[in-house]
Amino acid sequence: MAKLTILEFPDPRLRRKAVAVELVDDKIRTLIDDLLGTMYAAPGIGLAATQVDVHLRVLVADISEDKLAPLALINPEILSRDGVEITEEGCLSVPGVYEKVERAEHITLRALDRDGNNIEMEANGLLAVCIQHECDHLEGKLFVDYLSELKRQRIRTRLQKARRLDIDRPHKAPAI
Ligand code: GNR
Ligand code: NI
Repeated sequence: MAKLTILEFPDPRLRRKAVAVELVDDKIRTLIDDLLGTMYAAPGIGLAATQVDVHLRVLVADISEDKLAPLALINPEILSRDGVEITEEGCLSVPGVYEKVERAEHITLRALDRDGNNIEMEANGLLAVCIQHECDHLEGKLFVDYLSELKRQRIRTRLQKARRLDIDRPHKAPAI
């Protein structure tokens, strides 16, 4: 299982709109396994293909405690959204930043599973939040887009500075 590199804000590649998967084949299943491996290693509770510079509509998630409940969704479509939930969100593409975001608390969705079968499911709470966050990635949208321009600009500056120091002095701890 390959560990893939995760793009970081404000990388313009995170703004690309992912295209639908036409055929669920072994290449897609390998992508799913690599996404899961990368997500578990990070560690995170979700990962969209966009974040590893693959612009296909594929996402993975696992909100379980023991990390033994991988979920992979291909061409996900949110069919309904209900209720409001405010969660402190983080993103592997925006490291070290945690901010409150408003999402639907209950969603229903349609997708393909790793065998190419149609599935319909519902999600609540953290899983619903995570799936909405990942579906946003597939549209080129990040959770920082829900924050004020000022906050987003500060985050951009902070991450660029941290990364510059990282590249200049690779053996030093990141200065955040
Ligand atoms: O690991 C993650 N945690 C998280 C917490 C609250 C809301 C959303 C998330 S998703 C994030 C991993 C990630 O960046 N997925 O795109
Ligand atoms: Ni994210």
